[in-house]
Amino acid sequence: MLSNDIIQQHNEKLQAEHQFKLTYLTELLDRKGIDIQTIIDKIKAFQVAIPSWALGTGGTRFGRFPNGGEPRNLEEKIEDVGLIHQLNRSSNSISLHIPWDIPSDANAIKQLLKAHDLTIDSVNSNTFQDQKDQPFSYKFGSLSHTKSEVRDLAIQHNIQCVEYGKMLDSKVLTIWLADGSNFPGQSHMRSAYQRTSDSIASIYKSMPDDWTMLIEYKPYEPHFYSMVIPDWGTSYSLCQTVGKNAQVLVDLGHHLPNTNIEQIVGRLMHFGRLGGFHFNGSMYGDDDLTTGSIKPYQFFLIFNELVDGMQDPSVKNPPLAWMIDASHNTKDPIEDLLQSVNAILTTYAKALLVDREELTDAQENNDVLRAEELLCDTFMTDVRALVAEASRQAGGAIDPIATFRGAKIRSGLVDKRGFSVATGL
Ligand code: RM4
Ligand code: MN
Ligand code: MN
Repeated sequence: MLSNDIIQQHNEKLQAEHQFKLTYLTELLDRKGIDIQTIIDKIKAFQVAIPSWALGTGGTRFGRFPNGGEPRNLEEKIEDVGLIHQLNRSSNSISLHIPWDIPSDANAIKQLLKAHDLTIDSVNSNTFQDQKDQPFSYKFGSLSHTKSEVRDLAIQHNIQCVEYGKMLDSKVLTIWLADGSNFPGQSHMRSAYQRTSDSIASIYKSMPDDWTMLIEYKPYEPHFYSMVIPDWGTSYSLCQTVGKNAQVLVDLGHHLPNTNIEQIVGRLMHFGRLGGFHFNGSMYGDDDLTTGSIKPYQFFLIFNELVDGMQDPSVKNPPLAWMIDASHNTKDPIEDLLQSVNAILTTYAKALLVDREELTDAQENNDVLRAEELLCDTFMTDVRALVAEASRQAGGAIDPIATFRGAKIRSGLVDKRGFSVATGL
C-alpha cells in the first residue's frame, strides 16, 4: 500500500494552483446559483468499478507489449485496484472474470479486500474461450449452441460464477455472450435466440433473489456475420423474458459508428431496464480506448441523459453499476485507468451542472438554439478542479497520475513482481 504521506506531500505542492482554480469555479457556479460543495459531494459518492482484466497490458491479435510489474494473481490485482482507489478515492470495487480470477481462499480474499477498502462488483462469466480439459468446445457457441450438452456446460459455468460471487459477497452476474455466426446460413437465427433465452432463463432461476443479472450486447466480434445478442433490443427482450432482476448493460464500445448511444440510454432508463455501464472510448467499435479520449462531447451527452434519468423521480430505474471495460495496449494500465476514472467524473460533474429547468423550458418551447447552447456551455466549462477537490477531500490525490509517476510506483511494482504478464485478453 502507498503511504498516505506521499499523497499528502504531492498535494501540498499542487495546493496553491488547485485553490486558485477552485476559487474561480466557486464564484462561477455561485453566480448560477449552484452550491459547489453539493456537486463535490456527488462526485465523491460516484464510484467506478475496475475490472481485474484491465490491470495488465492489453493486446491485439497481432501482439502484446507488456512493460512488466503486472499483477500475477487475484491478490495482486486487488492490490492494484486498492492503489488506484487510494489515489482517486473513486474506485472502490473490482469486477472478476471467471475462470481468470477463481479465489483459492475466499476468506483471505475478503480480508484483503477489506484492508484495501474494496468490495467485489460483478462476476463475469467467460464462455468465449475454451478452458483446458473442457469436455465440449464453445467453438460454435455456448448458451445458444445447437447441442444441449454444450449449452448445459455453459449454463453450469454461469451458475458456478454466481457461487464464487456469493463467497465474496458480490450480487451481480454479467453475461457477455460471444455466440454468433460468421457466414450466411450457418445458424438458424430464431432458434439460436430461443436457445439463448432458455439458457439464460435457467441461469436466472438459479440466482438468489437479491442478485442482478446484467446482459451485455455487442454488434460484431468475435463473429462477423451475426451475433446472437447484437443490440440493446435483444438484451432488453431477454431481460423482459427472464424477470425483473435482469437488466441491460451498455458497453460504450459495443455500437456501430454514429449510433446515438444517449438515446439508447434514455430509452432503457424510461423502461427501467438500464442496469449498468461499461466505460471505454471508441473510434470504430470495441476499441476499448481510454474513456472520453475520442468523442468527449458524445460522452457528455450520454452522461447528460443518465443524470437526467437519475434525477427524475418518475423514472423507475434501479441504481446503475458503473465499470471501466478498457484495454491498455500502449499506456501503463494503472495510469490509463486513473485517466479514465478522471474523465468519467469530469463528465459526470458537467452533466450535474446542466440547468434542467432551463433545458426543459427551451425544449417545451422548441427553442432549438437555446437548448443546444445550454448543453454546449456546460460542456465547455472546465470543471477539473471539482474532481480534484472531491479526491482531495476524500483523502486522495489532487493529481492521481502525477502522484503515481512522482512516487515511481510502476518501477516499484516491476522490482517486486518482475516482468510479469497478467491474465486477460
Ligand atoms: C467483451 C465485453 C465484455 C468483457 C470481455 C473481456 O468485448 O466487453 O464485457 O468481459 O470483452
Ligand atoms: Mn464490456
Ligand atoms: Mn467489449
